[in-house]
Amino acid sequence: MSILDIRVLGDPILREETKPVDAITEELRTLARDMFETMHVAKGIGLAAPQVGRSERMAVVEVDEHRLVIINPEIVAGEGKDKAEEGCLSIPDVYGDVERPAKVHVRATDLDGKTFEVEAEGLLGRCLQHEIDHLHGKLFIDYLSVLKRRSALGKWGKEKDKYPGFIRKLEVDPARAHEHPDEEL
Ligand code: K1U
Ligand code: ZN
Repeated sequence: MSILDIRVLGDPILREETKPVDAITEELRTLARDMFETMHVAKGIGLAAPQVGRSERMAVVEVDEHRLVIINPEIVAGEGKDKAEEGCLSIPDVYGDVERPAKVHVRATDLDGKTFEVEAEGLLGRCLQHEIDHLHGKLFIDYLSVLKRRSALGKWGKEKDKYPGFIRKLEVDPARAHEHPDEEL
């Protein structure tokens, strides 16, 4: 397994539409495993393929006991409204309140090629929406008001030089390195 580099705001791939997955291959399964491992190291609850420089329409989500790989996901229905703070592994240290449907019904394909449906609210519902947005080149900052977006981008302006080439290299905690034996420290 590998820990992948995360692309940060400014990398054009984060603004591109992904390509639908038409075959579940061993390479796609490896990518999903690597994305989970990368998400864990980054202390996230979700990760979408463009965030690791890939254009497949796939994301991983892990909230409480829900661990999902969503391939070609679609939001088939949404209801209500809910506002809560979001962050993004591709815009580190920038946060903002985002209003979204409170409950969503998502249809997706899993790594066995089976279609499944999930109805979710709370953090899981929010995370699914955040990841599906990534698959369409949309970021949480796009939902902010002009003033709040300006402030978020101002904060990012001070952070972005930490990520040359728009690449965020993750550091593995030496105390947990045994969990990532393939990684060089
Ligand atoms: O896609 C990503 O950038 C991952 C992102 C997903 C997300 C965060 C907050 C709300 C919706 C979706 C993160 O995981 S950022 C880490 C984070 O903000 C968080 C971590 C644990 C619990 C709650 C939030
Ligand atoms: Zn994100």
